[in-house]
Amino acid sequence: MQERLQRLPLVRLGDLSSVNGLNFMSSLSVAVAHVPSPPPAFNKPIYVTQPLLPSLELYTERLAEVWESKWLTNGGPQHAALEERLSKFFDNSNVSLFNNGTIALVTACQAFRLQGEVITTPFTFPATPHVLSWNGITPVFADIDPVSMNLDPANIEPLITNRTSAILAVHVFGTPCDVSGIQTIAQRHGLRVIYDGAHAFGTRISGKPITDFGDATMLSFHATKLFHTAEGGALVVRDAEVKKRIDFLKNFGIKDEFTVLMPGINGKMTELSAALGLLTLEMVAEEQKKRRAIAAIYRSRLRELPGIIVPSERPGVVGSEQYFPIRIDAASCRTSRDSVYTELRRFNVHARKYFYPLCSDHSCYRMLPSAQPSYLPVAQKVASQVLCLPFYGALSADDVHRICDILSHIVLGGYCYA
Ligand code: T4K
Repeated sequence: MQERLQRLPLVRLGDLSSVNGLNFMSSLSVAVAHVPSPPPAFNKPIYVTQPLLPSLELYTERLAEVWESKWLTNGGPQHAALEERLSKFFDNSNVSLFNNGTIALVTACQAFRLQGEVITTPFTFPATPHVLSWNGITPVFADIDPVSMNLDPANIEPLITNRTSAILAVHVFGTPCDVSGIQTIAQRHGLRVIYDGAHAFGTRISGKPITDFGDATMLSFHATKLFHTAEGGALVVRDAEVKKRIDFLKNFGIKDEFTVLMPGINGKMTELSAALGLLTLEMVAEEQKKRRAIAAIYRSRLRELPGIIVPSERPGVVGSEQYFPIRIDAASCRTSRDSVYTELRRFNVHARKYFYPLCSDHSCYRMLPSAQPSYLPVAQKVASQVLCLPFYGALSADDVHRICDILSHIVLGGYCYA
């Protein structure tokens, strides 16, 4: 009790005096009755994610095959097997594996010969605009939708000029973009649509794989992704001819021993990565199930907290379950996103501010006319609010409840958590 009374000044006596119109003394006794000790901090860091790992024995068996084949990269049997498995997964035979998602996107820009300007979102990982810069293309930032946090088609059209060659949209956190809205605009102006689906492995819209939309979709298979190959990625395209071109481009443009068709790059996935992918792919469905159970706990526990916005579920959409992004609205919450982020660390919970700062605010982009904060009010607000909570299947229900206890403790000022 002594400890609890000592904590009271920290729990905002000013607030207590007005709780439900009670006078200060009765509020104090109510508060004391409800002040629990802070939840215990975790004794090891709880990160935003943790990679899915098959048993070492299984991986060793796969590696034995690789050793036996003496084929480590340049399109070996593991690579072929994974490409085939993913073709089935996406119900599309035009899948090309890459050494990472960024090089896959760089290659997509080359494959479609994009140039001039490309309209994209500022609310993304820096890789998205960087691939445009690496292709000598100017990123043009358009504002996002406040709910999906993806490009808002209504903001795309006014930015189209005679230099625009494509729309590079991101399915942020695995939430699908307004694919039909984007397609309509692209068709009207003869633009390519490339999706950065780094977070969208397994996302489906009305039963269709996310890769069915646009001219090309990039997927990231980085260790932090639901499905991963440690480092890796893929491009999935509609057109078999484009896949052929992509496969040349990712192997230096080489056709055969004596023929180079085009200036390509080294985008190849190794056999070690592909072997790992073949095993992690088997684990994805179970992992998604576990993440859905975690999301259900977060939703039910956090949706009651003032100023906390939990991600909404969308009819007809199966999400990838890549991240669990909450938003903290400082106007109705007692604290800010930045304070929550810092406080969580004191409890060893390493949530991440994906994606803050906005790409348009980084020094390499802020000189662009489209990067001015006044043109991107929704993105600015979302970036100041968003916080991705720990979200991976190895978290137990107890861990998740403890994270919710900690969040409630922080948000409610320590005197009223469930
Ligand atoms: N487009 C979008 C929208 C993207 O989000 C990304 C990548 C890309 C394009 C590019 O795709 P790739 O070229 O990467 O395939 C991480 C990832 O490195 C990055 O792939 C990802 N997006 C981004 C959102 O997250 P960081 O700098 O936040 O990673 P890091 O090292 O801080 O890892 C985050 C947490 O994950 C750590 O705190 C602990 C945990 N972790 C990480 C690794 C690497 C592990 O437990 N084990 C691990 O091996 O960028």
